[in-house]
Amino acid sequence: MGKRILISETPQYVGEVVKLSGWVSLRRDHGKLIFFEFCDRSEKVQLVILPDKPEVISIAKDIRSEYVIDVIGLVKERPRKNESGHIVADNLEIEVMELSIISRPVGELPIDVSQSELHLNLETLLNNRTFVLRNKKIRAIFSLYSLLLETYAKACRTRGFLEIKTPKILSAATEGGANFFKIKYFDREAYLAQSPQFYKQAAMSAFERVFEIGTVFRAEPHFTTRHVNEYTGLDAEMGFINSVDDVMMELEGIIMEIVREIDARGKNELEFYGASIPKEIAIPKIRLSEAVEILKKEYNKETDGEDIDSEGEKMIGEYVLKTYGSDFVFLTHYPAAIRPFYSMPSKDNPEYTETFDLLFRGIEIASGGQRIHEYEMLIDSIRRKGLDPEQFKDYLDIFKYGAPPHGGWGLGSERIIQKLLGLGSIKEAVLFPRDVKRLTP
Ligand code: AMO
Repeated sequence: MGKRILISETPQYVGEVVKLSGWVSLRRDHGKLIFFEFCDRSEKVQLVILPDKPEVISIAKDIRSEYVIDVIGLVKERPRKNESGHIVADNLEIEVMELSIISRPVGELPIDVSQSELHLNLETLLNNRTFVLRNKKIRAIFSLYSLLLETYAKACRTRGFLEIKTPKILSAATEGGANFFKIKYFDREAYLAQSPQFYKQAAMSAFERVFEIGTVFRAEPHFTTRHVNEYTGLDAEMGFINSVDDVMMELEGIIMEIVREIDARGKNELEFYGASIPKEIAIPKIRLSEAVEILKKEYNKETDGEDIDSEGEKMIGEYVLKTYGSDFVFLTHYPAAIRPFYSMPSKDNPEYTETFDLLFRGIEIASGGQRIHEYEMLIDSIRRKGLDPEQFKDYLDIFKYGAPPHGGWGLGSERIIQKLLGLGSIKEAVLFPRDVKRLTP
């Protein structure tokens, strides 16, 4: 028998004999008939084994859920059609002519993954990740995730960004703070990259526009619904900007392109979660100091005056939705005290910076801003943070030898999917998540 086809292709083969490969998700015996619900990466379809095929029956009688099998069979329209009269694989069945077992499970699945809703708590879901991923609703998360990565890369490329990969084993921590992992590197200490920040800026000074889809490590010691210790960052850096507005405009364009693509190609996946696509309207920009005022006035929420916490972000998310109808908002002009040393201070008030956070449905999905590109100013800024410029020699070389005004962003890929589908935890949007307690599977 010839080439394997996918179940989704069977409607083109009604009345013909085809070869399929996949998993049995359910077995049903009806008198002398045996039915299998059968699926591959594309779809599911019903297999029927008729009593006049004793050699097929003798193989089929052993088969249970999750057996991997090859099937040669006749594609037939099922007696019942749906109202539209439209032929889809769901309306077809495969009358089995030959059957072979490719892989025989040694035990029964502890969780029936063929159900449409699994109702598992997060721990059980993640402990059994290796096979729970076979569930169709869970697979939908990662189909959308793949579409997100594809569209981000495509949108960056069409805007003239070059794709780069930067090292993840570093001699020093890039983002400061305490949330870095120290590792043993031969006879020295090294750090796992908290971001590609310095390297994307170096690459920018040669290529003007670069982007990276890369692993980011953060030693966050907390259990929250929006942090993991290893995530995938969608970073970018762009040269020759007039101001931070250019950076926000480019990021907004890319975000909207992702939204459109998911709307066009991800409807089935969204449907599993009853999720709606964000409206495509201009993203409002609010100064952080204004956001602090809004929280006080509208929500009676006090902040420390400098930054807003996750509850505040949620409230601002609600506020922009009701005021502007937007699922997104840029918060701008963060105080220099809470931004990294590389942030460009505002001209009118150097206590503030030309930086932003992008919130989506009340959670931060990106941080970015204009960077300091002047050598002396950068040395000054490093010193003001109590750091030693000597430690940043390689980084400073970028600016010693001439770098244009530039800026960029770091966008958290998993948080986008989490908020898009309304998942309770970011961990559901990570294939094999890592948190304080979890290193397996
Ligand atoms: P920042 O530290 O804000 O900025 O990170 C950028 C974005 O990454 C995501 N993120 C996380 N996602 C999951 N788990 C975590 N522990 C986690 N930490 C951060 C968020 C966040 O908005 N170098 C700057 C970016 C830049 O200015 O270009 C940076 O790393 O979505």
